Amino acid sequence: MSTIDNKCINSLRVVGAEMITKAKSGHPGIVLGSAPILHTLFTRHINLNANDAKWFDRDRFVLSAGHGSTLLYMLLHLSGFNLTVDDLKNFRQKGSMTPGHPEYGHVPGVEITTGPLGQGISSAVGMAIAENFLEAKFNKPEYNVIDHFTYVLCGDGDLQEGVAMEAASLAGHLGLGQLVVLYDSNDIQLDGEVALANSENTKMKFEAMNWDYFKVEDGNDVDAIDEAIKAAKASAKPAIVEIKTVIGYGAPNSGESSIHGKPMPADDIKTLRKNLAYSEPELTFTEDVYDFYKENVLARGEKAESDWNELLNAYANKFPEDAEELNKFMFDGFSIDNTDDMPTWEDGSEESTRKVMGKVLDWINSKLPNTIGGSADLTASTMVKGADGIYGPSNTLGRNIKFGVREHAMAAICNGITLHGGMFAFCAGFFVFSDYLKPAIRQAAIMNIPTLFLFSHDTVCVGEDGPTHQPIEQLTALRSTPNVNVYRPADSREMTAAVLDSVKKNNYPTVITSSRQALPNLACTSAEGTKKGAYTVRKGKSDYILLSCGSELSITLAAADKLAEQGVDVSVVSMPSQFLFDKQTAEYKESVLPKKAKVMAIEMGATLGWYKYADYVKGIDTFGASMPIKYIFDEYGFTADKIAEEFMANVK
Ligand SMILES: Cc1ncc(C[n+]2csc(CCOP(=O)(O)OP(=O)(O)O)c2C)c(N)n1
Ligand SMILES: [Mg+2]
Repeated sequence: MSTIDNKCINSLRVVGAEMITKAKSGHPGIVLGSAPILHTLFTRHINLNANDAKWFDRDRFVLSAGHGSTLLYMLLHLSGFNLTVDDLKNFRQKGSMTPGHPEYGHVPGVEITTGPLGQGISSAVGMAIAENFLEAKFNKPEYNVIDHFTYVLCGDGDLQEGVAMEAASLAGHLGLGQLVVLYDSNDIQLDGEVALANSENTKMKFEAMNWDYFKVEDGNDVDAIDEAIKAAKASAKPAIVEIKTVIGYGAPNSGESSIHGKPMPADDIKTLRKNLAYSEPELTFTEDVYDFYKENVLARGEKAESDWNELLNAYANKFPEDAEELNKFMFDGFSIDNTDDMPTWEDGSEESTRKVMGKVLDWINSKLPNTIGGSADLTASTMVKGADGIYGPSNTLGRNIKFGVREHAMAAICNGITLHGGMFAFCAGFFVFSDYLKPAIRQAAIMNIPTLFLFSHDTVCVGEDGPTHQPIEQLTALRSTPNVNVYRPADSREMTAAVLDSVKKNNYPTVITSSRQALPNLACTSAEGTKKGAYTVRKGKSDYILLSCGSELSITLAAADKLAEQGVDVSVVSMPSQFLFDKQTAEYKESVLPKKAKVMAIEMGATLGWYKYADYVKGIDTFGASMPIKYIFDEYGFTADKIAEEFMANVK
C-alpha cells in the first residue's frame, strides 16, 4: 500500500471515530474496519462526478450497511460533493446534512436511504436490472452509452436478512454481471460473534445462486481489494467479494462487538491515533488527502462523464432516433396524451377490479416503453404483468419480471429500479401478503419515490382460502404509513383513474388494491372524484352520509336505496384514497363531509382508521373464515339490508 493510501485510510478512520465521539452517537466499528474497502473502491474504481451528481451513466453505490453512514459522508465530502467539514462535524445533529443513516434526497450523492439491513443490497439488484435493460435497449457495437456498475457494501447482518437472499437468488438467476457486492466480513455483529447465529459457507451459498465469489484475506490490503474488484467487474455473473476485516481496527477493543455501535471514549481515540501512528489535527483532512481524492475520484469521474458526453454526441449523430429515445428514458420524457383506445367498461356491466387493473396496466405498458415490473408468482391472479415478454438473460428487453414467490425482494428491487432512474417500476401480489413487503413500501415512502404496488384479493371475499389469505388490518396499516397513497377503487372507472394517476413521477409510492370478485360498473363514479380522494356519488336530502370504498361501495349504494324506502334519504360518499382526500382544501372537504353530517363508514376491514371521518364504522375486526364467497356477505353483515339495519340501530 502506498503512503498516501495509508494516510487517506487512517484519516477516514480517525476523523470518522471523532465525528461519532463528537456526536455521542454512531457506529465506529464498521468505519475503522471497512475504510480500506471503500477507499479502494472510490479512488480506483467508482465513476462519480460530484459536479453533476445525477449524471445518468455514473456508477451507483449502495451502502447497504447503513450504520456506516459516517464513512459514506466522509467519502462524499472528499469526492467533492456538497458536504462541508461543518456538515461532518454536525453528524447526527438536529437538522444536519449528515443524519444518522444515509438519506436519499437529503444528502448529496446518497443514492438510496439505508439502515434497515437487507434493503440496500436488495434494491441494488433493482438498480442493476435497470442498467441491464437500458444497456440492452440502447448500446450498439462500440457505443456503450449505458455502461455502469452497481456497487454495494454490505455486512454480516445484511446477508442474514431473508430479503437479501431472495434478491441475491434472483440476481443470480438473471445473470446481473454489473452488480458487485463488497462484503465486510468481520465475523462480528451487534450481539457478538456471527458464529453464534451462522455456520454456512458464503462461497458455496453464493456460487449455488449463480454468483461469482472472490475473497480477500486481508481487509487492509488495498491492492488485493483492488484486484478482487477488478475480477468482480470482469465477471459475467453478479459477484460478491468477501473481504476479511477486523471490526474497529486500531481501537483498543477491535475485533469485539463492543466497538460496533458505541462512540469511543477520548482515551480510546488517543490509543487509536497511536496505533495508527496518526497525528493530524482533530476532525481534519489534510491537503494531501484532499488532493488525492481530487485526482483520483473527482478527476476520474469528470473525465468519465466528459468521455461519455463525447460518446453520446457521436451516438446521436449516428443513431439520432435512438438518442432521442434515450433522452426520453433519462429525463422522464414519456406521457400518455391520447386515451382514445384505452379499455373502458359499460356502466351496468360487471368486472372484477383486478381484471380492470391488469387490462389498464397492459394498455399503459403498450403506450409507455419505460415501464417494467411483474408479480410474485401470481400473474394469473393479480392480472399484473409487464410487456415484451419475460425479462432475463435470453430477453433483456423483456419488461415482465418473474419475481417468483419473493415478495419482499420484489418490492425492494422495484425501489432500486425507480431510484436508478429511466424506468418506472411496479409489482404485484395478494393484498394479504403486503405484510411480506411492507418494509420496502416504507422505504419508498421515506424516500418520496413513486414505486407502484398493486394488490388483488383485497377483502375477506377471497373466500375459500380462509383467514390466512383474507386481509383485515392491512388497509389500516398501509393507510397509517406516512406518504403512501392507498387507492381502493370501487369499479372500473375509479380503477382506471387510479392506475393512470399512479404511473407518474409522484413523490410518494402508491398502493392500489383490487377485488377478486366481479363488481358492478357504476354510473355514479368519476375519474375526477377519484383523484380528489373522495366525492359524493349519491346526494341525499338528510345530513346522513354513508362513506365507503372499493367493493363495498355498490353494496352501500343499495343500502342507501333501502334507507330511502324507509324515508331516510342519505348521501353516499366514495373514498378511494384517504391520502388524497386529506390533501384537499378545507372547502372541498367540507363539501364532501360537512361537519354537521353524521357519517357511517363501511369497509370490509379493520375499523380503526375510519373514525377519523366517521361517527360509526361497520367493519371487520376479527380474522376471516374459510367459506365460499356467497356466504361471506351475510356472515359479516355486508348486505344492503344489514347495513341499513345497522344504520337505523346505531346512527339514525
Ligand atoms: C433490519 C434491521 N435489523 C436490525 C438492525 C440493527 N442493527 C444495525 S447494525 C446491526 C449489526 C449487524 O451486524 P453486521 O452487519 O455484521 O455489522 P457490523 O457489526 O459488522 O458493523 C444491527 C443488528 C437494523 N439496522 N436493521
Ligand atoms: Mg459484521
